[in-house]
Amino acid sequence: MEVIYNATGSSVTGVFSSGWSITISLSEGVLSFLAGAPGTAINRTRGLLGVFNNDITDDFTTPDGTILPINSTERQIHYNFGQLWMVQEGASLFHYKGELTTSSFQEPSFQPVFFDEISWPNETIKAEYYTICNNVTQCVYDYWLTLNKKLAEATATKQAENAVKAGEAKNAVPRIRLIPATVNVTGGDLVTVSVSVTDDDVTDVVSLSYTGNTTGTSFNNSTGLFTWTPALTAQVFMIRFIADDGNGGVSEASVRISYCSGCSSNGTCNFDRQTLPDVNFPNFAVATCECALGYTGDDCSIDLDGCLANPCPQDVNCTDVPAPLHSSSGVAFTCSDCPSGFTLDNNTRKCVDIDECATGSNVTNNCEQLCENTEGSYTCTCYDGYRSNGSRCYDVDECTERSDNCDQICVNTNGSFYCECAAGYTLNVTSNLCISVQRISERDKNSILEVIGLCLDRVDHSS
Ligand SMILES: [Ca+2]
Ligand SMILES: [Ca+2]
Ligand SMILES: [Ca+2]
Ligand SMILES: [Ca+2]
Repeated sequence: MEVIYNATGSSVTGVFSSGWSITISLSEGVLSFLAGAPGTAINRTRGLLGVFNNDITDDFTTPDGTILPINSTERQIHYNFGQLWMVQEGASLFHYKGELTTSSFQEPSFQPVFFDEISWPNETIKAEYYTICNNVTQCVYDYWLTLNKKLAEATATKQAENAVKAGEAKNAVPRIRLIPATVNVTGGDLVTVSVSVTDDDVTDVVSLSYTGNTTGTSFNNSTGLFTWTPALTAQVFMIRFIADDGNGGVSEASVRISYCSGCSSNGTCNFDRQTLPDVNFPNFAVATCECALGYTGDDCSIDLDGCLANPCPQDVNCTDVPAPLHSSSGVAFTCSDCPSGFTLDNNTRKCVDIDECATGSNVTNNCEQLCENTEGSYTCTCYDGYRSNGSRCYDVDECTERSDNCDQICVNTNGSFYCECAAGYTLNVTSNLCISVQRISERDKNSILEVIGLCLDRVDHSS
């Protein structure tokens, strides 16, 4: 429910979403009550406020359906109509605190003063009352009853206000018709809307005016033709028409706009998918752009960065492909080659080391003898006895470098060396020492002599 306080705070109106409204106002100590019913309530009301059907003759309908004549006396209306609608215990919509009930607020024995039963002292006094009250019966009644002139005048004022409101309620509101009522528009395109207005009150002269964006618009209010060429740049557009019948009947209608900037000519407008309208501009929505390959952004004006998702292998540079080329080729990015010594594995999309030493592959190395693979490269090595110089292997001259362990003579060979001994010496291959042949003879001779000695001993024993 929407609650509206009037400017001076003397009245409050509650408007329900169904269209019903209740206004309570306070003036000079008297509460006034005004009910407003929506068109949907026609023929659907009963009770003290009567039947809402623009027919006053059945307003005094009792709960059992009996209709009191409209010229009934106030006494008849009070007892035979009003009292019958008194809220029964248990039927009230209100909640009561503590011991209070519906009947706590009722006094069935109360008997009002009936206006048509007042006995005036004389016609002169009666006329004075009517003059003071400007012939407003309710004012005369209140004045006679309370002798409070201010209160009576307030009653007259309220009565006049209510009469105006009742008149407004009877006035049909003009209806605006827009063809089309919804437009899908692309920046730069011409939009044409036909605007017409009708009012059920045949004597009302309705004025129709346009309010909204002025740039690129024109409205002829005699033909009802509205034209508009929206700008290419997105902004909030509003096309609103107001009809005023001069009798308080004012209505407005807005063209529902679904706007598309044109997607910078790099995409297409999708009017089926729109952004949610701003609450302040409920009739304006922006259609989404479906960008062509290579473009992004709300209006497809941004060159899509093909490298954004890091599509290239680690350690490899990614280069974005400009949108026009991306659009025509379908290629969003390019990756630089893997670093030297690495190659791209198409399965894992990683740069992997090239095994330059592998045999049977088309990968080659320039090693003369041995190859040793390393991450990102390789090194050449040589057999024992050779020394590496880059990719080449050179024989180590062990004799010159004196790294040999020969006793006398060193002979260098390709990849190795061997030892020799001078004349008169022989080489012990285990120790590489040269042993004098003379020393061998002496020893051998002693051994022979020892053998001979043994033999002689045996001869001696046998002789
Ligand atoms: Ca009207
Ligand atoms: Ca790009
Ligand atoms: Ca390698
Ligand atoms: Ca050598």
